[in-house]
Amino acid sequence: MSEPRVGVVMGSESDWKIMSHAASALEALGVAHETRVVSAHRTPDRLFDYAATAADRGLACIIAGAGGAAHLPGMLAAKTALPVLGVPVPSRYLSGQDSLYSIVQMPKGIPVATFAIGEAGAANAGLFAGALLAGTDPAIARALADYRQRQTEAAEAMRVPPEG
Ligand code: RP5
Repeated sequence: MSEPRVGVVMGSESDWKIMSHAASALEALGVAHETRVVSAHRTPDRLFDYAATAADRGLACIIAGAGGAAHLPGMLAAKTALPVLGVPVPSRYLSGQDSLYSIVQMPKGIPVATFAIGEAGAANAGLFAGALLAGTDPAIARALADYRQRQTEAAEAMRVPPEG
């Protein structure tokens, strides 16, 4: 596969069950990507290195998922000018509302594009990353159009009550 254009990072391997939906969306669009565990509080040096080298390594944006006091997306955004797409991962005790507030409430000046809590947010972050790249990559633009067309056709074929 070609060099990764999107980084998918998360604070723990326990986030993968959610963040895999971002990777699946990127795969559906044919977007080369990489997946890494990068923890803001457990591996801060790795976080700094990842963010500081991301642009030079050819990444166009970073999708970052974390749960709880979810400072990973904001800290990445502090260290790179690349767009950072934040995914709030559902947490054990507050169902991801803590993650959402931690990510969405960035102080003025360092933005993080924040998506919905959980699987839908992760998938949409992947689709959004594809849309960012589609402007300069016709193959990704075609894949995104096809994806949306298939979704439209599936919705048009829906019947209630569901058959069979
Ligand atoms: C955060 O703490 C991670 O993003 C994860 O959502 C949460 C729990 O991590 P583990 O205890 O499962 O490693 O840093």
